[in-house]
Amino acid sequence: MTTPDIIFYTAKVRHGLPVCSAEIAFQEAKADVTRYWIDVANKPEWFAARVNPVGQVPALVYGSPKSDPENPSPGSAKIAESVVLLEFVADLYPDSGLLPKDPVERARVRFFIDAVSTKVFPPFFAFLYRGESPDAFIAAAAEIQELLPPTAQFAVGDHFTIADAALAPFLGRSELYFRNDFGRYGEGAGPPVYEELFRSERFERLQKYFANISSRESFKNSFDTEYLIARAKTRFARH
Ligand SMILES: N[C@@H](CCC(=O)N[C@@H](CS)C(=O)NCC(=O)O)C(=O)O
Repeated sequence: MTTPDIIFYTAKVRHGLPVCSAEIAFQEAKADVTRYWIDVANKPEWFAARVNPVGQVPALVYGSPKSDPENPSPGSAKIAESVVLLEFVADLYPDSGLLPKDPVERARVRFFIDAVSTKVFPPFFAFLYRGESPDAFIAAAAEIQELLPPTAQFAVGDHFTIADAALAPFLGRSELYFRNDFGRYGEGAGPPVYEELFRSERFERLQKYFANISSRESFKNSFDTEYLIARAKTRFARH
């Protein structure tokens, strides 16, 4: 067996692949990677010591052809943080178009990712995990919608880029969780957010965009609806 150059450490799920922007990027690039699943609830000690000191996935080891994933060679590069991984995958596979060639379009991709990271994630987590008002999340979604080109399929034109990979898992989870009222907010608070974002005329553009990204094989392969529902039922159980 030959050991590939990239070992991708990702969250262990019951079956299928985890919802993860880097996973989507690897699939879009048709990259040959070795996946190593980490149980985030019960992380092995070697993971922080040898791969990511912060102890989080996703992370990867690069340039260590003969490494055992549990003991990667000290000379290999250890890379973490989703957004950094996205850029790294795009750099490794320039022909994938995950980052356009044109500098202006590259800047647009990065601007979009920055907006997703700084504007969408904090209020998404605040609503989902802390039950804070969803208003800031809906406002952030409106800002993201404004960034979408009027007719093109994806965030920056008609080619799928890392901008789409960055947002896809979060839109997918929003749709699924809020439709099913999964979250640490009061009972019944999820479906109105789902209706607003995924049904209302106000968010028609975002809905069309979500249809485009969620129909990609890369999304479908990594978005295991049945598993996510089963896990959310325990994770977000109301007592
Ligand atoms: N900022 C990090 C966040 C990664 C993250 O939250 N990872 C979770 C799993 S999706 C994790 O490893 N949790 C285990 C822990 O924090 O101990 C990124 O974007 O990559």
